[in-house]
Amino acid sequence: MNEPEPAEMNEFDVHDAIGESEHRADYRAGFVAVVGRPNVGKSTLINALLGQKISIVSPKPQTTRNRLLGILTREDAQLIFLDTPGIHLPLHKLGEVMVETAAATLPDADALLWVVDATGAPNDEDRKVAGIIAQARTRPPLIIALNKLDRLSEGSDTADRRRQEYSALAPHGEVALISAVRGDGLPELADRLSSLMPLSPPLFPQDQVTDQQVRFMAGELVREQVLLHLRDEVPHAVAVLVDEFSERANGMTYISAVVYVERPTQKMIILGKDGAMIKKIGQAARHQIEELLETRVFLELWVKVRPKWRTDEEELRRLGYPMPKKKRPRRRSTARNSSRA
Ligand SMILES: Nc1nc2c(ncn2[C@@H]2O[C@H](COP(=O)(O)OP(=O)(O)OP(=O)(O)O)[C@@H](O)[C@H]2O)c(=O)[nH]1
Ligand SMILES: [Mg+2]
Repeated sequence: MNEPEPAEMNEFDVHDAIGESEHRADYRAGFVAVVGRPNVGKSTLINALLGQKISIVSPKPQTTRNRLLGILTREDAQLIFLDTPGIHLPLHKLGEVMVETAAATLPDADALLWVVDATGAPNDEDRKVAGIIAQARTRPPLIIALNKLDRLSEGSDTADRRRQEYSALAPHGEVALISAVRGDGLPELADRLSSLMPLSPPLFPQDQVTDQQVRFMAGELVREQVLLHLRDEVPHAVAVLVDEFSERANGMTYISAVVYVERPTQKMIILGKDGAMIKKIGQAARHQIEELLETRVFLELWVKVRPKWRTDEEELRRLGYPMPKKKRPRRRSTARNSSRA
């Protein structure tokens, strides 16, 4: 996992830092934007393909809020997955930022992976995704991944029907049948995606799995436990900001994080009776963070009210949800161009 770095992620400037390392002449590398409506399994799929958890997952829609990179380095190819927030019909500024963040990944993609939930027919949000794909300036190859096939009964014709319904929304897409949870179809999917990448040396160091800083991931693991422990609107009103992350001499990592909510009533729910709920959330998150960091962790959580942070652009920026910058023309590193025959 990466060491924490203070700098803001510079789009893909990291390319330039990687020289012409040893690689096969037919090596392929590129970006796969993983898009779809909320809760279809985009993050689950990326974690499964990487064999490592880089993105939090929950049964609640709108779990992922930022664009995250998951990097799969194989012998023949490097696939750089862009996990994205679910595309939905936004109700507030945070939702708008999330949808914009997802849409903004499309011009960077060498292939699009549109994940859909095979247990249901397309809805308005799926149609919105199809619309964004259709309107994109670039038209990279598209794979429509029919996910959650483990939930369809054996031998039913539902998969065929879904294939037709979703294909009709994006006829240029090819269909992959998968179950992210069970692993079905994933090796074939990774092979197919690899074959769609352009010839290029690896774009990231071979042992790098994500672009995220551990500090951010620790905050996400806290937010994941909030999503798993609380119901209704409360989890959606929560943002987590890590304000201290330091390694202590005794080999322990000290982390202090603030859990922001919008209203005093939400604060009471998160604290729980005599602080029982925040304690449960903290314990579960600490276990997860310890697994990630492979050190013992001391986690301190504070709950603060920040009224209407989801509708305030300044607050959103402060809490790590900035509106994506307007796209500049696609740029490739010198190393990459030189290997493109
Ligand atoms: N049965 C089944 N459940 C799945 C599968 N893939 C994902 N899920 C479940 O679907 C829920 C949503 O998964 P996520 O990976 O968080 O979905 P997402 O598309 O990233 O959602 P957002 O981040 O909200 O856009 C979780 O409860 C997953 O366990 C699958 O193949 N089969
Ligand atoms: Mg997600």
